[in-house]
Amino acid sequence: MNTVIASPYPYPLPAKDSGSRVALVIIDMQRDFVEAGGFGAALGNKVELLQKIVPTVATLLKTFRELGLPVIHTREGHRPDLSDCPPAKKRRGDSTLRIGDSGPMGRILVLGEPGNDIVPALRPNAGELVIDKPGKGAFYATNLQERLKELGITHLIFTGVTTEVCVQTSMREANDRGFECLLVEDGTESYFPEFKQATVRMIQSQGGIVGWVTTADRLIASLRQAYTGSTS
Ligand code: C5J
Repeated sequence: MNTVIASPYPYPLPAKDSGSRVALVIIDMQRDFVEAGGFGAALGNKVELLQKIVPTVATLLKTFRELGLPVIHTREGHRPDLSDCPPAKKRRGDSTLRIGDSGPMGRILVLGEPGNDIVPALRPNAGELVIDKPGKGAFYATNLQERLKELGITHLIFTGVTTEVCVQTSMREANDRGFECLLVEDGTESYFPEFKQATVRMIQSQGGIVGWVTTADRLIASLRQAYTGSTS
């Protein structure tokens, strides 16, 4: 069996042609969180912290594409009439720019606005699954579970932002639904380094209560070994 060096113990990869597949999940790498003028910045966060993972996630994306493995992108956003945004979510925080308000990248956290676009370096290819989600978790009010089942996907590799909010929530949702979940530590980031650290620790605690944690280099080497027989 092919495995990825991971914590708390090696992560098993599905065998080629086993009918079980591994997919890369890139959570919310959208301009609203990563660039100035979006939702993240409106909440007073330093968005530059998140920008440093873009090259790592781009390398993972390239690897999955080269190996013909599926990729899922998510975007957090709401319908223009905000009918899918609970009033409690809209009210939350003391920002002058709230969900639905007009900002430098269009309406904050609204589908179809420039701020809702995924950053150019990670733009989805035609045919890749893009899940628009109104919540923090990728399974809440979306058809993600059904789509994964249709595609035979059983193993999910998590990257994106922010580690302790949408990434962790989605990973927990996936874990409860029976997916084998692996977090790429250097492919995820938070506005709060201490929250990222705590999330990475709690996911792998108690024998991997939510899943496994690895690094991009380790994952890429194992994927190449498992799906091409080569490590280069
Ligand atoms: C947040 C997210 N932090 N994508 N969303 O509100 O983590």
